[in-house]
Amino acid sequence: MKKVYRFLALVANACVMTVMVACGGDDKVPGNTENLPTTLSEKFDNGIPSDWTNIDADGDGRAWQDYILDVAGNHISLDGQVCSGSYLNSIGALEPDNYLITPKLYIKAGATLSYDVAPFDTIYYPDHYAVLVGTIEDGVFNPVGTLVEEDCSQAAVTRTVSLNEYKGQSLNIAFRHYNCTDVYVMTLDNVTVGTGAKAHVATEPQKLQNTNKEK
Ligand SMILES: [Ca+2]
Ligand SMILES: [Ca+2]
Repeated sequence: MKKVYRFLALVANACVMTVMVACGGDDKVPGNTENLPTTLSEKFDNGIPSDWTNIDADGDGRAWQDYILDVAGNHISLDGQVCSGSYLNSIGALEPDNYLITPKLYIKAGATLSYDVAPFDTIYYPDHYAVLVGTIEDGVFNPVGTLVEEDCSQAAVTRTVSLNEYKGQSLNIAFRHYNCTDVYVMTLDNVTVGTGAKAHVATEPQKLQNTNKEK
């Protein structure tokens, strides 16, 4: 009989846990007055989510996208990654200033951001980008801090950075591709915000037919 009680207690416990998760209990932390999400996990399986903000700050009509152009100008789906170009096949060199911005998050103590960044091509790879925290007002991103600023490496890498300096704040995180021209295309994937850092292998850039840089 004892065993039965123990089993029932376990089931009851599991039910309580399930109800807590269903209510978004994790988000109800002191200070999170807007009840914002505190975690994020975006794999871009369905392109750029509608609650992300995509700003073409240089106004050239090109922003972050979920496809690449082949030499004939056809759209070829990146299938689960997003990219921004400082050179696009069938168009030529660009001077990008493109922001891809997460929904607003409440930053908890100990939170980290991780993401995969990769060049589309291992010859034309050092596109320049920064990862910023800030807010969006009237369609403009206002940064309050810089988490990363660097050129893309030749290989795919996973970057993990602490957000602890911004704990208790409600902020967006922006991926800004800028300050470069005529390199090629940088890709972004697996954007994660949370308090449990996990081992992870960066997504390699995809090799798609007819999408080599056309010079
Ligand atoms: Ca642009
Ligand atoms: Ca993906």
